[in-house]
Amino acid sequence: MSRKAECSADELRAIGEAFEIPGEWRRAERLGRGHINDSYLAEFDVDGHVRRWVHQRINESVFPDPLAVMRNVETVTRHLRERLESGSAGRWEVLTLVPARAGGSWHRDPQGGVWRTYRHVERARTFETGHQPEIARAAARAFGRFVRELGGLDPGTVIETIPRFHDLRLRCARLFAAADEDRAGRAHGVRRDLDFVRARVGVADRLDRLRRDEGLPVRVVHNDTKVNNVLIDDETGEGVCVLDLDTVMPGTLLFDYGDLVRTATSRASEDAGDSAPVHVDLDLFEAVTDGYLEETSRLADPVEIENLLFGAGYMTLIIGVRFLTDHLEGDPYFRTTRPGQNLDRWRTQRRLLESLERHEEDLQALVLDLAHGR
Ligand code: GN1
Ligand code: MG
Repeated sequence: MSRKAECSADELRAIGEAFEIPGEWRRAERLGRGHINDSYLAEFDVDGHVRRWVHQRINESVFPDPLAVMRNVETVTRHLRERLESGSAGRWEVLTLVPARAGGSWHRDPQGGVWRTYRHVERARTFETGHQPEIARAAARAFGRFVRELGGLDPGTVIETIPRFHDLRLRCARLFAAADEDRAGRAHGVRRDLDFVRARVGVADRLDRLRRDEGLPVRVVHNDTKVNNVLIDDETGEGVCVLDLDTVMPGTLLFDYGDLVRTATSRASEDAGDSAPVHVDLDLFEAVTDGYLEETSRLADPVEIENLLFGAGYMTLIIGVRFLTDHLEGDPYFRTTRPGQNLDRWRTQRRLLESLERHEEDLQALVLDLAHGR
């Protein structure tokens, strides 16, 4: 896999002009910290006012069928917009695709790259960690509301853009294969890390059991509920818009709650590695859990509530395994800005998981308390 080069101003202008954006192109710059797609913020002059749009090039190494991704985004945003029109208190926005001038919702550049454009959501921003309990709670409520509103969407209408995305057994198999192959000559440095994972592959059995024997519901969920995938209103501090809809597909509530806990309950950044204290912060954990339950407790089955915390460990492990695999393969998947970053990302997940395991009893009691209090 190779990453596409940065776009020149001329290329970005051509992208802007390929979409039905009014006014005159001014400039565009790189946006965001996502690990997968390339995003740019473009400014246009519309009747003397600066207006902004977001262009994104879909990473085709990750999403081999970008048009399927676009069909999903269209389906999901249409569904959410219909819900919006039926009434909503407070500010709540749904990503708005801008049509391409040639028709449809995407544009193919001369190199074959597939682009889409969203209206930029103003007066809101993202956070890389939970930061403070109010932010963590706001993000959790937004993802909770998102999944609740998707409740009416038939899972059959959503395409699986990355098959077996959260299949831990598959991810572990890939990790061990990458270690055997040792393409980047890095396996000698991670023997103990591999042992750590090997001791936990049984986690996959528990999810199987929940699905097979305990009726864990399949729902259309977000599947990538990193705290930086939600926009927080600059003034009210409320979550106003859920971003990154490329992996919205069938899954379980455990995945969404789990990835939120992974990213919003630690004060350290995702790639802090060994240099920072990494642990579950109790205030942030309580805020995330209570915020998520506020929106989902009526929808959730007992089997989901009882296993939310399991979801947190599951997601921390599986994302960690993917970081470590990428490190062993020479970093082809997750965008890096420095050597060793994927190893640091893995080590951070490992330490967070150890913290979740250490406090399991207390955290589980807290989840159940908060759920029963609702
Ligand atoms: C990627 O695109 P972004 O940065 O929101 C990844 C997620 C990982 C996350 C780890 C399609 O999400 O699965 O959890 O990085 N998305 C894909 O930070 O692989
Ligand atoms: Mg993202």
